[in-house]
Amino acid sequence: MIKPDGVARGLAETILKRVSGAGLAVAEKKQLVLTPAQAAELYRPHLGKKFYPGLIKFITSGPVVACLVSGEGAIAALRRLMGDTDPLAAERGTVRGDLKEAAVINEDGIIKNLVHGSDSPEAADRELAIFFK
Ligand code: DAT
Ligand code: MG
Repeated sequence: MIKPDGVARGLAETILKRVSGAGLAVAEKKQLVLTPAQAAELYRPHLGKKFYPGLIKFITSGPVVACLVSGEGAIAALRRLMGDTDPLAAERGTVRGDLKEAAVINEDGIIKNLVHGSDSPEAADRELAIFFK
């Protein structure tokens, strides 16, 4: 998923080109603004953490582009392509490393890192159901 910072900066197509360039297929694609309920489901594993309220606020702050990405080892390949959660620690050649803004933390202390990617097949099933029913 391209997060609101990525969409607002016009980076969705640039990022998706990297995804297909890595040999992965973007099978479905949908731009939408997440409802609070959709955001809560996406970030359910982070419920109770200190940054959770800010994270929900950020992820609902503007349009995102949700994608169904498929391919051999797609989850690991996509996570590699995304780079470290902290853009300042993300390697060159990764989306988060190459496309980060000067200020990577927003006014609520949330890390702006352009993209979200499911971290397991179970998470992918749960998250894809939010967008593509
Ligand atoms: P990832 O998006 O790399 O899977 P995550 O699932 O641990 O990372 O966290 C979800 C998002 O929350 C992350 O992309 C940015 C934000 N975030 C994570 N840890 C944070 C922290 N300690 N402070 C502020 N924002 C954080
Ligand atoms: Mg995560």
